[in-house]
Amino acid sequence: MILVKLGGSVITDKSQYRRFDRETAGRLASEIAAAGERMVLVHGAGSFGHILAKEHRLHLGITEDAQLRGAAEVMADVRELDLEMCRCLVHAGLPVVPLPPAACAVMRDGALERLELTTFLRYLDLGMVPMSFGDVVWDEVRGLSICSGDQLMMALAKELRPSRAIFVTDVDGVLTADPASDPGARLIERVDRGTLAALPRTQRNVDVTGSIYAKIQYMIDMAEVAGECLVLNGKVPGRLEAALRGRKVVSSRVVS
Ligand code: IP8
Repeated sequence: MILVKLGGSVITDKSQYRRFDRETAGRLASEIAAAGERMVLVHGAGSFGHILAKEHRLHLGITEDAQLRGAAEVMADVRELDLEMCRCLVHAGLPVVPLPPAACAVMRDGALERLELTTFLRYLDLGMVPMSFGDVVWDEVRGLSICSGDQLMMALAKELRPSRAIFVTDVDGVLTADPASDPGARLIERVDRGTLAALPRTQRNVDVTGSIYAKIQYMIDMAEVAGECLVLNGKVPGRLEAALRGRKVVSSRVVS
C-alpha cells in the first residue's frame, strides 16, 4: 500500500486565493491512475486554506465567536478544492472516496488525537481509493484546530504501515536553501535528523501548519513507520508515476 500526499503547493497556486492548478492536478491524477497501485491519498490546502486560516488566526484556537464564521469559510473552501481534486481523479478513472477530517478526526491542543481508520480501511478493502485533506477540525482544548495533511499522513502511516510514503511538492525534494532567494540551492538526496539541524533558518511563506522544518520533522518520523519515504517534484511530468512504480527518480529520500 502506498500513501501519497499531494502538497498544496503543487495542486494550487499558493500566492493567489483559491487558485486551483487544474493542469498539474489533472496530470498527477492520470499518473496516479496509470500506476494502478493500492493507495491512500491526502492533499494539502494550499491557497484554499492557508490564506484565510491565517487571517482568522484559526491555528491559535478559538477565542472569539467571529472566528467560527471564518472557520466555516475555510472548511467550505477546502471542500471545494477537494471536490476539484476528486473530479480530476474520477476523470482519470480512479474510484476515489473523499473522507473529510472534520467528520472522522479529533484534535487535542493542535495534535491529531484520533482518526477513524476503520472508515479508510473499509473503502480500501472494497478497492476504492480513500482521500483525506488538510481541514479545520474540532479540538478538545482549543475549540477548533487546523489538521494538516502531514498530520494525517503520519496517523495513516502508523496504522497502515505503507511500503512507501510519497510527498509530492513543487520542488525536486528537500533543498539546501530556499530556491526563491538562492539559485544555488541543491537537492539533498538523503535527508535525516542531521540534515534538519544543518538547514538555514530562512524561508518564504510560513504556513498555518508550520514551516518547512516542521514538515521535514513529520517526514523523518514517518520514515520510521513507512518502508520508504520520498519527497519529489510533481510539476515535472512522469516523476510521480515512476516513483509509484518503484523506479528511481530525482527526489529526496527521508530516513529516520
Ligand atoms: O496544507 C492545512 O493543511 P496542509 C489545512 O496540509 C488548512 O498544511 C485548513 C489550512
